[in-house]
Amino acid sequence: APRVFSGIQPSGGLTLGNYLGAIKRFVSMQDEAYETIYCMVDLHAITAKFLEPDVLRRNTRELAAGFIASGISPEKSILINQSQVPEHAQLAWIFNCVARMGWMGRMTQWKDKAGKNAEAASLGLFAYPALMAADILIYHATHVPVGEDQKQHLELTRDIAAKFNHDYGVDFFPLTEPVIEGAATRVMSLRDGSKKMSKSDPSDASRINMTDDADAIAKKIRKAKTDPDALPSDPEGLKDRPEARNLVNIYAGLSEQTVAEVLSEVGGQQFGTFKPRLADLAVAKLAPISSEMARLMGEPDEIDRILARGAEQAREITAPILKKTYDIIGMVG
Ligand code: AQP
Repeated sequence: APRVFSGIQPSGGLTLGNYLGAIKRFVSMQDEAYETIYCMVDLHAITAKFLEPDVLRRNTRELAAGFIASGISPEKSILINQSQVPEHAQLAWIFNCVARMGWMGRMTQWKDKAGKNAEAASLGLFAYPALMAADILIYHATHVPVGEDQKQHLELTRDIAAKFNHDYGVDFFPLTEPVIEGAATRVMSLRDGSKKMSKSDPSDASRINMTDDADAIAKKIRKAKTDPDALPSDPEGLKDRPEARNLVNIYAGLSEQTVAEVLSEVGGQQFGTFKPRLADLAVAKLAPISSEMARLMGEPDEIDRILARGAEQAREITAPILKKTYDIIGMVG
């Protein structure tokens, strides 16, 4: 079966953006004809800002709970924490020597996150996409479900695979395909329709956290920024209305409809009518996930057992691929 790999950083709590842009697709691919590997990328989570050790531990377990509560089954998928499978970091070193400084410097995520003060950014933040390429290619994964924002990193993954294959005259690493599908591949901040909804945004009102209760969800949606007009009856009418488009996209993602289908139902409504409707839908879809997350968070040993077993299963795949990579390069051992 074609192999799927994807990951999420335990850099904060899970957001609705992660859920609609990534996890929902992870779950559906698990139930299709794929072998699926899903990862908490804790090595990536320390590239941006310092995280207290207890915070990283809690975030990692919360993320695992979020994966499982959203429907990822440890029986059907391999669920791992990145640092527990050392071949990810080992292959990343090799890729640090394949990727070019110029390629990395062109990454928009690097430019956004390092900002004007690149001198103060960590070397790990710069090398982030090489580690991501290693995450994927250490499994020879061919399909990677991600949100729109990760497209450029996946192109870089292909460039790294192609250069490695070319330099060593082999056909070893596959060229990976991004899987970017659905109405909500880019969920925007509730406070600013031009910014991505992000777990590290300083404003909690900008995002819906997967652990928010019904009241918090309803309140954030009620307060979400909008414009004064009624909703249009076709998608064209959402052009130049980023906040309105975002709320409709979220509705479509949660209800598994197209934007056109949603607008055929709600076109003409004012936000005073549409927002409560969206809040009800969000609560109905997210409340069961957040209560299951809370239950799992009460059983950290159970989570750790699942991750330890996942790491064992993963290493059956990664150890031989790393060994073969070292052989190709000419490392003695
Ligand atoms: N707003 C979003 N809309 C759609 N998809 C999203 N993803 C993240 N935000 C959105 C998708 O979630 C997956 C995991 O992302 P990540 O946590 O590894 O990194 P990120 O994209 O940097 O996420 P955040 O929330 O913005 O984290 P911070 O604030 O720590 O950087 C990816 O598939 C991503 O596309």
